[in-house]
Amino acid sequence: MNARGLPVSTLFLLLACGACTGASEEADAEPVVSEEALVQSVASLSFTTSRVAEVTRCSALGRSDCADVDRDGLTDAWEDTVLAHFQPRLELDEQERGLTDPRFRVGTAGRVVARRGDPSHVVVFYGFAFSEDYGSCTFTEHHGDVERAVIELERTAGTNGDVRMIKAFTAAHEGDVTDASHVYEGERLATELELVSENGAPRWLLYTSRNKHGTYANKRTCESKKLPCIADYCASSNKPNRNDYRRLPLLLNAGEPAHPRDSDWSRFGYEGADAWSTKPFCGVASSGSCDSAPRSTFVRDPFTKTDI
Ligand SMILES: [Ca+2]
Ligand SMILES: [Ca+2]
Ligand SMILES: [Ca+2]
Repeated sequence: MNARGLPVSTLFLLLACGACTGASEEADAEPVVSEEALVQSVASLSFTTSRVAEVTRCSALGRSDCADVDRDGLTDAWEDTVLAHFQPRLELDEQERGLTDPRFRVGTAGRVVARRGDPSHVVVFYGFAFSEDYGSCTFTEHHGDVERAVIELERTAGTNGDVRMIKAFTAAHEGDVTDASHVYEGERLATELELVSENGAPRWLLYTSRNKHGTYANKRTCESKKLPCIADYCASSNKPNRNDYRRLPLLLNAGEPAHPRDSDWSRFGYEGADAWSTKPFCGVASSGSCDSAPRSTFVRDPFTKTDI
């Protein structure tokens, strides 16, 4: 655990719905992010919400927030609340090239979907759409760079929408021979993930590696491989104000592949790009070497290794 982070087990406090604002429109609004120790209170990843998860239950209750534009049986209001609550704040490495590139940007796209055949489990995808992968040792760089993290939630029996995080997946070099992706569950979920205090509430802190943006739960894991040109580097822990290196990008719920919601990435500054696109993603560039299509980011379930 990083000295300034806190294990999730100390608390993922959760906040009745006063903090539930739906998919965030407040990109880069600057909340007060504290590195001070959080009060240890709830050894839990539980989230309590007044939103109702299932459309059928929502309608039976006669509520007005039962819209389901992406037709997956989950109310979009509940999806947005959950997506925003668990959205990780990203911490860039202090030598990240994007920090000096005026064209550098990142947006967060999400998908919330119940596991097929088991609606008590919900998979939440976060895709981080960076404008550029700067590569390492002057190779592998490309325009556009979609990286991801995925969590699995378990519905709390007897409630309309409460959940508990039971798994987290961080992806780095996913599918390559240098794959450094990790699945966290059980004790490791509680000890490896880190939290920061944001406006008095805890938020998951996720590290993105220098120039390449693979995601890691903590600096130690990120920097465990020492091979030149393959090693990843994370965090700004030697800087006096780490908040300068942290980002909570605009968050858009992409909906479902067959029934999209906010999947158009022009709001991230990427004209013509879309979460469900099968075309290469080029960030703000129009030609050259580009990243692969974003779609699989939101379809491939890392916990079952099947498409969902
Ligand atoms: Ca829905
Ligand atoms: Ca959905
Ligand atoms: Ca990358």
